[in-house]
Amino acid sequence: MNERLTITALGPYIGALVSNLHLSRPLGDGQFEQLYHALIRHQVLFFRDQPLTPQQQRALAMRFGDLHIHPVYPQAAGVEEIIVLDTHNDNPPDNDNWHTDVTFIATPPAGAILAAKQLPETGGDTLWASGIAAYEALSAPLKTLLTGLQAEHDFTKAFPEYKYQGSEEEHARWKKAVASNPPVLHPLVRTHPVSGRKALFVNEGFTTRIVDLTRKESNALLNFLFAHITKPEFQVRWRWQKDDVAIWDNRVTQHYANADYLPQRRVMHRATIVGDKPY
Ligand SMILES: O=C(O)CCC(=O)C(=O)O
Ligand SMILES: [Fe+2]
Repeated sequence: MNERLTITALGPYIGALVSNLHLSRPLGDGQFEQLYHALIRHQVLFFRDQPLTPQQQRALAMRFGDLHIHPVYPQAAGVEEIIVLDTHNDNPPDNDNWHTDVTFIATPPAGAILAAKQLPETGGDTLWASGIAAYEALSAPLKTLLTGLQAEHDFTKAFPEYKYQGSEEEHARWKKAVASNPPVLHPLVRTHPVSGRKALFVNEGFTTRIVDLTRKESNALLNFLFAHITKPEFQVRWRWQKDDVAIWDNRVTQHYANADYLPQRRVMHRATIVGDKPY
């Protein structure tokens, strides 16, 4: 009854292509278990030819947990759990930086599901990097130094005020988001709650400083770690086709969306799965 999924690794550390599955239909328990296991192991999964309505994407994401509603990103009509990333000349892309989604809250998302709706002819690739591979590649003394340290993550680093002044309404929404999202602390090295594997957990998008270090020490160490995570060995790069879907484990990865396609338009839909407190 429960057909086996076909899972093809795209590299030794991160990424796998999954076929033999229709994501628009409710998944059986056996299928979901295989999918979840593959996600933990490969950290980001890719699927071709999966047209999903916002409702179907929401239903799929809800198999993984409760969904997060983003404080500032626009939503699909009637489905507030689906973020619409519609980028073009008048709304240029701004995810061309290495980041883990929504680490500015105490319980950052466990995962996310991204669906390609409209694509440029070429360009607009997305890259993911494994925080597990990045952590494991560090020397033993540096691992020891990082373990036990905490870093601050700040909403306003990736969502600065000047970008949200287009209208009174937009500015008011931003101010409300800032007021309800004060900076939070997370461990620099987190343990995956399911696999027990350790991962580097700082990202250039939101991480502002390492607690207990001097400003200069913090900047130097963060700059090293932000550069370290960008080693191609830790990454997988996806060249999207329309109706591709990616599901990633946001607890142990970061990603970067190439902004190389203007003046063409690119439209993506994202569902974000609530996570727990990193430790
Ligand atoms: O548009 C993309 O490829 C990814 C954008 C992004 O950072 C996200 O959906 O979290
Ligand atoms: Fe993102």
